[in-house]
Amino acid sequence: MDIVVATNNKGKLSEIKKILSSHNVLSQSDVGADIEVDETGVTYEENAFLKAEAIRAYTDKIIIADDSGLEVDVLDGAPGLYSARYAGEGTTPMQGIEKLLFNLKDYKPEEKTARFVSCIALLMPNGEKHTFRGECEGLIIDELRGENGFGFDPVFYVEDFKRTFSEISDEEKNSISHRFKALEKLRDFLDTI
Ligand code: ITT
Repeated sequence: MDIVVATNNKGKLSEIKKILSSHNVLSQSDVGADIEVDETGVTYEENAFLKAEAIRAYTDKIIIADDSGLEVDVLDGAPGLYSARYAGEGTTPMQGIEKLLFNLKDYKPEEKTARFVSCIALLMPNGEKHTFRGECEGLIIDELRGENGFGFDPVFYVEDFKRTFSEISDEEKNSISHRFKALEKLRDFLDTI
């Protein structure tokens, strides 16, 4: 099936293409949608649909969007929905990591439990809508380790691999990540139609 992904995040797009490799995954710019959507929702689901629906004007194919975030327990779930702009509008992922490490500097390693959450919105050509959610548990460490991935990956340590998301390969991340778990459910759903 042709699936258009509503995202401007190249790291996400590359993961989605690998995980949905049995489908023909197109980017929003492939359908001429060079737009940035204001994420004004108060849930991952709402934001994911805002992104997906904005692409409907450009294509009548299946559209998906991912809204995701990092939830740190001792920060009451922050940065959560605001992960992409944690250090402010227009800041870099590195500035977000610096702010996160500063806010966590007084906590013990084992206290810094966290999870990545991904919500995938699916918009069918007939207007039908579905969402699929995935989560991945980990710990925030106090130094950056590894080069792979994007966003908070260098400080997100996973027990399964005893390494950060930036130290493991794409294939390893795509076997346990929040995005993989959500997209696996999407894949199963698409297989039924
Ligand atoms: P689009 O909205 O264009 O898809 P975005 O980066 O703005 O791109 P979100 O609003 O969903 O996407 O924000 C998700 C943020 O959460 C992302 O920018 C990272 O900071 C963080 N994040 C989500 N998944 C991640 C992952 O797999 N690895 C590292 N950081 C991740």
